[in-house]
Amino acid sequence: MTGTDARTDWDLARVVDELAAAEAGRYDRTPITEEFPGLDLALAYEAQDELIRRKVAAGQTVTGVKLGLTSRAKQRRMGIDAPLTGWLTDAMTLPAGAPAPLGELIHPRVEPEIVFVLGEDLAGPGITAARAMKSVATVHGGFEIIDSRYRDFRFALPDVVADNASAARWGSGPVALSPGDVDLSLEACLVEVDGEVVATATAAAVQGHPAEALALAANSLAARGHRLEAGWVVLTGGITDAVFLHPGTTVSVHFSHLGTVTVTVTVTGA
Ligand code: 0L1
Ligand code: MG
Repeated sequence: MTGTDARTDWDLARVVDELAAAEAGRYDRTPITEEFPGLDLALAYEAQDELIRRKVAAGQTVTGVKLGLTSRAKQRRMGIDAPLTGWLTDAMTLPAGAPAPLGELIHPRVEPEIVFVLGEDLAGPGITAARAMKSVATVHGGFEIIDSRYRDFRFALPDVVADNASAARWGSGPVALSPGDVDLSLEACLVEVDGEVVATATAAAVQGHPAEALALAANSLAARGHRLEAGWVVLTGGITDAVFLHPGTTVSVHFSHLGTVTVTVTVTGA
């Protein structure tokens, strides 16, 4: 299915209109860059910011930031070798134990993530991984449900940036550790789909250490006039490739020190 917008001219407002319509209407579309080569990275981030301004105007609250394509596994799968950032709002939080709302999504996939909760503001430029970790209050094992508004998750970098980095839902497990209490580069995770192990990795897959991803977020947001705020959540990017969520699927992510977090999809939710 495609959008119903009959406009032939492309601009920032149309990019946002079409992506917002696809998300609300639960349909996927072709990459916008195929019709609008003028969608470059700078314009794509403007579109992403405008998409979130509209969500905030509609009553949502910004709760943090996500990074995407921070691991080689994800970059290889998507054919894009550059990390990106997106925004998280309160409407994207999946409470512990809640089933994934398949009926609200297009073609969701789930991936394991190291999640940071910030105890203080963090503003680039010039943030190093060591400096970034000083701003972290707690570390969690979690997951992200991504749901590209593009058909078959096929897009160029500006497309996925404008689409808020495929953000859809996220959740975290019951364990909260202080940053000094866990060696994140050695933190292992094992992904099980319906009891079968489908992927394993350590969090070093994320830029060598998830703190590098946090620093990257602070520095790239600074270039656009934004800072990370105390109390915000930062998803540092999928550690392994993402797995599709179908009706009845149960995905469990087991971390070596950060506990287990499970995502289920009820058959009736489809
Ligand atoms: O896989 C994708 O849709 C690319 C953007 C998000 C990736 C991620 O969250 O790691
Ligand atoms: Mg992710």
